[in-house]
Amino acid sequence: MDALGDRSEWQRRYEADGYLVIPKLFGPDELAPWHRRFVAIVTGAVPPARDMLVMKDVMVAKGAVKPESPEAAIAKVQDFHNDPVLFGYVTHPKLLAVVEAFVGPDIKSIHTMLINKPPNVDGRHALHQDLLYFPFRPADRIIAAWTAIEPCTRANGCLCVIPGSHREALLEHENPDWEWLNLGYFGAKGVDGTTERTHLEMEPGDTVFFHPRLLHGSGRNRTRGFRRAISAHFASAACRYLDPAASAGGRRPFRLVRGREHDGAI
Ligand SMILES: O=C(O)CCC(=O)C(=O)O
Repeated sequence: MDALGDRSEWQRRYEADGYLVIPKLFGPDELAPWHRRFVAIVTGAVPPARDMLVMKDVMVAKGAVKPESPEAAIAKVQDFHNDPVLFGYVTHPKLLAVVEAFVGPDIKSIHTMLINKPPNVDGRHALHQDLLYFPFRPADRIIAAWTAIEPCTRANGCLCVIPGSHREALLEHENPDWEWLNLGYFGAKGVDGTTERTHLEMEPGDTVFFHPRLLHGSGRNRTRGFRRAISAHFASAACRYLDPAASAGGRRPFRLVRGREHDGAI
């Protein structure tokens, strides 16, 4: 065991629940540059890096809400693999030490985002499984990391999970029947708000790692502040596409962040 914690205890909890929270994985000095960079991007002080998507909340985009500031307009900044500051989260040795315990030594970054939940918009994420977005396997060698940048509470729409749901199959997903739904925020069919959930209230720097079949989502921000989190998905560099033809072209923004490449893999 080192300063980070006991790997076998991590495994036990992750296998049982499908997620693992490591409190205070990052300190305020580590979070501050990522937070500042987000604000600089959305206020226009720094141009978005190549491939980066700065996504407005649907209620702002459709004129249903007038944002009080540029920051209040944004739902997320996605695909920041070309931003040297934000990508520092993804390559951070403390994050990769935990990812390695679940994914193995050869690790690719497969998706990155900073989720900004402003006040006054709906901003909910229906319960879903991230494996939907990843057409390669094995699923057990894919993992998400999600770090609170600000306190995440039930009041401001913290993450909620259904413990143990990672043991179920990948479900069909659909657009929930909600008036305001951000692009690509699908929900698992047949799983509704009445299913028993665990709310993950987290302090800045607390980090949850979760399995790609874990059902998770988040509620509305009912406070006057923001709820911000930085997140990345990782996969073993040995994962293979379900459809081998999909691997051609190298179009995807995958980056090897530890270890080595594998022939014929993602
Ligand atoms: O940050 C949130 O509110 C939800 C994030 C999420 O659903 C995800 O990371 O897949």
